[in-house]
Amino acid sequence: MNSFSIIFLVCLALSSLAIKALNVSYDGRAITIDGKRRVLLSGSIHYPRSTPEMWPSLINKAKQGGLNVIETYVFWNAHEPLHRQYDFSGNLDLVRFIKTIQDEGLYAMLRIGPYVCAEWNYGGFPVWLHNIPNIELRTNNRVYQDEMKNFTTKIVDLMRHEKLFASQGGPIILAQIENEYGNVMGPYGNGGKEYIKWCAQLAESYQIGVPWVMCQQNDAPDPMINSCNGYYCDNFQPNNGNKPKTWTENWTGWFNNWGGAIPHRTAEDIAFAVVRFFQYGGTFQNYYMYHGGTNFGRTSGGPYITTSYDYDAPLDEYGNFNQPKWGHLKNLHVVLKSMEAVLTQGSSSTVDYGNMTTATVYSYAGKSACFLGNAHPTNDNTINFQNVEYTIPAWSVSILPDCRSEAYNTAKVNAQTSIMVKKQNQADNGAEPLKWEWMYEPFRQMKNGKILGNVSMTASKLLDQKVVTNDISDYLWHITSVDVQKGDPILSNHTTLRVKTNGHLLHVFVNGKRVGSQYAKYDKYKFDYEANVSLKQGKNEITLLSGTVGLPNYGAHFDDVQVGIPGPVLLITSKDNTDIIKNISNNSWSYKVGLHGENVKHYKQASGKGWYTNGLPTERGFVWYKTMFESPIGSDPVVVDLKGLGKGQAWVNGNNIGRYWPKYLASEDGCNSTCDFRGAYNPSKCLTGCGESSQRWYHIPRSFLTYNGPNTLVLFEELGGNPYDVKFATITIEKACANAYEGNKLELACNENQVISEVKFASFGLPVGNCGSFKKGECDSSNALSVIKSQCVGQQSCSIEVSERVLGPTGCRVSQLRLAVDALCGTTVSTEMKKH
Ligand SMILES: *[C@@H]1O[C@H](CO)[C@@H](O)[C@H](O)[C@H]1NC(C)=O
Ligand SMILES: *[C@@H]1O[C@H](CO)[C@@H](O)[C@H](O)[C@H]1NC(C)=O
Ligand SMILES: *[C@@H]1O[C@H](CO)[C@@H](O)[C@H](O)[C@H]1NC(C)=O
Ligand SMILES: *[C@@H]1O[C@H](CO)[C@@H](O)[C@H](O)[C@H]1NC(C)=O
Ligand SMILES: *[C@@H]1O[C@H](CO)[C@@H](O)[C@H](O)[C@H]1NC(C)=O
Ligand SMILES: *[C@@H]1O[C@H](CO)[C@@H](O)[C@H](O)[C@H]1NC(C)=O
Ligand SMILES: *[C@@H]1O[C@H](CO)[C@@H](O)[C@H](O)[C@H]1NC(C)=O
Ligand SMILES: *[C@@H]1O[C@H](CO)[C@@H](O)[C@H](O)[C@H]1NC(C)=O
Ligand SMILES: *[C@@H]1O[C@H](CO)[C@@H](O)[C@H](O)[C@H]1NC(C)=O
Ligand SMILES: CC(=O)N[C@H]1CO[C@H](CO)[C@@H](O)[C@@H]1O
Repeated sequence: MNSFSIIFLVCLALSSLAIKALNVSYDGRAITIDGKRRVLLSGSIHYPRSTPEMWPSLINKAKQGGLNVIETYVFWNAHEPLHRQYDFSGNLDLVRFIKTIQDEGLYAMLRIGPYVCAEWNYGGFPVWLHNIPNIELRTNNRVYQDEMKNFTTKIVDLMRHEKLFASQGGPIILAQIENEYGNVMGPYGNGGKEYIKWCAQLAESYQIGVPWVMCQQNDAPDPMINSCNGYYCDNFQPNNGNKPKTWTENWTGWFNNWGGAIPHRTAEDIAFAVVRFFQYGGTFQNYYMYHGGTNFGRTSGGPYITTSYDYDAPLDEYGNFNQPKWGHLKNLHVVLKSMEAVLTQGSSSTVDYGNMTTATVYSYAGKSACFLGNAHPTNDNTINFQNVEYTIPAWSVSILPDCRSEAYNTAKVNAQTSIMVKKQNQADNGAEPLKWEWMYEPFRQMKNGKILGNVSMTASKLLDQKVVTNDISDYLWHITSVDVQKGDPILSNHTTLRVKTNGHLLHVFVNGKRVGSQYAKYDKYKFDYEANVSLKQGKNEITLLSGTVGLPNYGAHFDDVQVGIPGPVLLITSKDNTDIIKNISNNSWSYKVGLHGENVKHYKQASGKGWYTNGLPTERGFVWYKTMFESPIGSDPVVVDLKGLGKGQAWVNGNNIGRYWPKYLASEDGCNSTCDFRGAYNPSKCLTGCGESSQRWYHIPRSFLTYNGPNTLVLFEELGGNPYDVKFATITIEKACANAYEGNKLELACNENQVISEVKFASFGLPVGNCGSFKKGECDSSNALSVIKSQCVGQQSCSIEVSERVLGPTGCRVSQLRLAVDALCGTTVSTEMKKH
């Protein structure tokens, strides 16, 4: 380290000590910071969906990607799992997360809610809240408002105590109260209107010194900023000319459901949406999500949201660059930031050229910046703009920061595409197969007329599942006994048990024997279960096990939707062609919360009694499995392949890595190998993975693993599967392909611990085809391949100017010359050495 860098570091340390309060405000054009209007590019990263060990890298990658704000919700049910018992530890350490943002020199937006939606279990509400007498959520209800206030105050106080608001020198420049309430407000009537006023007053009363936002709330009272969420927000206008046009959620992709294929949104279409927003006066926009991450444990909402919350975001579930999306947006951010003054101060005028093509000119202090937009879904359009012909591809916007030359077009991707692969764990290769131990989850619940284990509640009716469980488990046992006298017609062999359930899974047992199971299909959670049962004379034990797969998180009164078995539960037999119905809904039901294995914490036992090694059962439900494994070497993200399994939950060293359900396959239909970015996006437009498991790979964060000794994987298998296929893998880049137009730079990078090992293809001219299958086109420079090889092979990354000067003459005279490269990424020698 030289003396210059020491001085630099000292200055850095001093500057972060000398905390400077910022004046954050807004006007009709933009958020202002110390009086200066800003272009703010924000991205959502939800702290509980990754780990503190991942945060610095995620936030740094967001910064490299050109963001200046990180946005997060605050998750009430995670922080207050039991009334007045708080948890801010591990990945719930909100203060540490905000400080990590500050350490990177970025701003933060804190969306407190406390209702968050977010595909998060129960929208972030704790279930105990629902269970308080006389409460009504999200409306003018004293009991609810007192609880909401108690929690929001707790969060505001925590932030204030740590001096995290910008007015105190911290990074938080914006806060949010409530969330998307405008979408559902109607059914709440006047109570809803009163409530939103109360929310605004509550927020104002905190005097945090930074503006508050209410998204999707057209009647947001002043000074709350109302903002837009959606795929496109260019037509949005705030409810008052003194508020800036703010986009709190630009959905970068979409979430996945059990039983669904995987949604994608193209880089071209997101860029199009962002640029149109700025073309039409927007100045703050947030990518929802920038990093989606993982729904660990039982945090996914829904019902039926998968454990992966990848969202096709610019950073993938594991924190890798999702290329070309990350790079294409990064290139956009550079251009937008260069135009900050003119976009936030300038006057603008838009001319309509017909065919959905418009030109917008921003002018300020003698300078101009222009947008040429074409919203036609199929036609490229050529316009004569200020005496120059410009061709604007369909569904794209060109940015001309000087109103002459195109610096960016949303449809022309100059960023690389990375093909990620899952490499089987080295330690598994050629090593012995995993050794499994197992245990049954008992389903016999009665012995000699007495119920085994702890009964939580007894009632002569069927109860809403979450009221009984407080949602501490997915599972609730319902146990009753039916006394049958000799001669009762239900002793016939044609007796049917019918159970009406709101879902999501039901397992039925009679006299300790499994009768059958059924689960709801995605999108149709209510079902009637029917099975033929044979009862015996005397006492019969009827046991219903109901399982939920994430509580609802969206809609008016979603919190009141009953889950589990509302009944009726009927025994039906027919005699002389008439149905005889025994209605056992009002029987005395004993309720037991959770599985035995959950209650005694099988997942915490590295060793322990009761595990069998012989006779491993497969394709059978209600089995706990356990194995030991070595951590994969290196720093690449780790996943476990659960393809052979049915449905259940998985734990690594006691950490719940989420629900798994690989046996639930997505429908065969709806995928298309080509994805046209043009035309309005919807989540069913660019699907992959039809006919495959909705989720096969499950993320194990590195910090869950230990390197000195074996790790434990425990599975609870509910429906039946085969653990012999379980494999561990790491995720890395195998191929990188890049494509850049003349006048741009082609940038190619492998992971931090890799180098570009080979260049398989390079052509500068008019190459055709897609990443991985590029071919030479009509014209081509003969030097391209050797230039790329000499500059890139052996390097972690390289950057090449795309021009005839660097790459040699192409012999063709067209405006759309491009360079296409296919390369391979490989492990460097040094990391290879570390393995031996
Ligand atoms: C903060 O900035 C706003 C907008 O520029 C300005 O109106 C206000 O006077 C400033 N407040 C302080 C205390 O400087
Ligand atoms: C929240 O409620 C508890 C009582 O349950 C009370 O002690 C505490 O002061 C309240 N917190 C706030 C910030 O109102
Ligand atoms: C719209 O496009 C069509 C075909 O590209 C062209 O013939 C027509 O002149 C265009 N209309 C305008 C108003 O530019
Ligand atoms: C039953 O409850 C007791 C007391 O709460 C607890 O110690 C015990 O572990 C529970 N047993 C089971 C099997 O859940
Ligand atoms: C029910 O079926 C069993 C054999 O499956 C038979 O032994 C029994 O008699 C039948 N009971 C009645 C009531 O039909
Ligand atoms: C019950 O048994 C009858 C014949 O005895 C059969 O027709 C019916 O499909 C069975 N119902 C179910 C749900 O299995
Ligand atoms: C069974 O009893 C429940 C509870 O009283 C009732 O809601 C339901 O309508 C009854 N069903 C039938 C078919 O009798
Ligand atoms: C079940 O109990 C409720 C009262 O809790 C009663 O209104 C209803 O009639 C009962 N149903 C049956 C089938 O007994
Ligand atoms: C697949 O996408 C292409 C391009 O968008 C479209 O032309 C084609 O009809 C689609 N095929 C199916 C089966 O949906
Ligand atoms: C809340 C919101 O803006 N939703 C919109 C999201 O985008 C889809 C597809 O464009 C629209 O249908 C929704 O209205």
